[in-house]
Amino acid sequence: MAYEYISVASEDGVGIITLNRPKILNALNLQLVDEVVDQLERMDRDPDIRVIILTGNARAFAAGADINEMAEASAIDIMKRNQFAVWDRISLISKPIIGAVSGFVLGGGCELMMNCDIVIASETAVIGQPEIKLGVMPGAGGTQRLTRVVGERKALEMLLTGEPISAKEALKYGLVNRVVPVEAYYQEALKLAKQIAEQPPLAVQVIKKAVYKAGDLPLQEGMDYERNSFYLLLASEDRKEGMQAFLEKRKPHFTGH
Ligand code: CO8
Repeated sequence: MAYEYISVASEDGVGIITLNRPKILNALNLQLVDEVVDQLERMDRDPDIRVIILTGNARAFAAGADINEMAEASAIDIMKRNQFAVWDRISLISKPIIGAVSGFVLGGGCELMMNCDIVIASETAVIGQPEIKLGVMPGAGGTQRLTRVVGERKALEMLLTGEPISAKEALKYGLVNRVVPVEAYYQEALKLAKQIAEQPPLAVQVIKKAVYKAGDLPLQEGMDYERNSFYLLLASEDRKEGMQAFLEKRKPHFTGH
């Protein structure tokens, strides 16, 4: 698939997907979202990639769904497109996705950011769900994921006013992990991605999955899930390598087996 709206690179086990529609602030048309998900899935299958970065540019991560594309579509058109089904595939990606966001992170842009597992934000990021101002509401998780992260009260304030919050406020509510100057946000995300890329890949993926189970399962079922995942990792080659390297006082070399 030749991409029109994203660019792709890789570096030291880190796959980098950059939204590339700068003239209209990386507005998410259907094709752009298809391209992002297609590339996420390719990187998920690629044994040379261990962590994925999803980013935009300093002015905008993404200013939401492409309003031009939505303006003329009828409710039935949009229902038939089933455009949100492709978003559901993002939660099946097993490798960690690090969002590196700056500038406008609005509407579908905020929803895309919330699909990332860890988020590094620039101090200039403004994050929100302005759909109400257009007479609609979020459709790709903006009422569900946002509420799970920031709680009902803050979610209601954001969703009912449509006003964005600053990166600093997003940090206070746990919506982003770190806030750094705009000159540093991408490098900070890359440094973190490389740090995780050095960890045993199987453990990274199993831990990611187990953490999300915590939100879905009752505690005892979650504990059972964790324990079985723990036993699974005990059977890995990387476990032998990790423990052997510790005993031999050397750096481990993890292969993902
Ligand atoms: N869609 C299409 N074009 C956009 C969008 C967008 N979401 N956002 C900005 N643009 C375009 C502008 O029209 C403008 O184009 P042009 O230069 O041709 O006039 C260009 O980007 C630059 O924008 P501005 O001149 O407006 O720049 P400002 O710095 O003055 O303002 C803002 C920046 C505040 C971000 C402003 O552009 C704005 O309010 N944009 C719309 C934000 C918004 O409402 N987003 C929510 C969209 S609805 C949504 O996301 C629903 C989610 C459903 C799920 C996702 C499915 C894909």
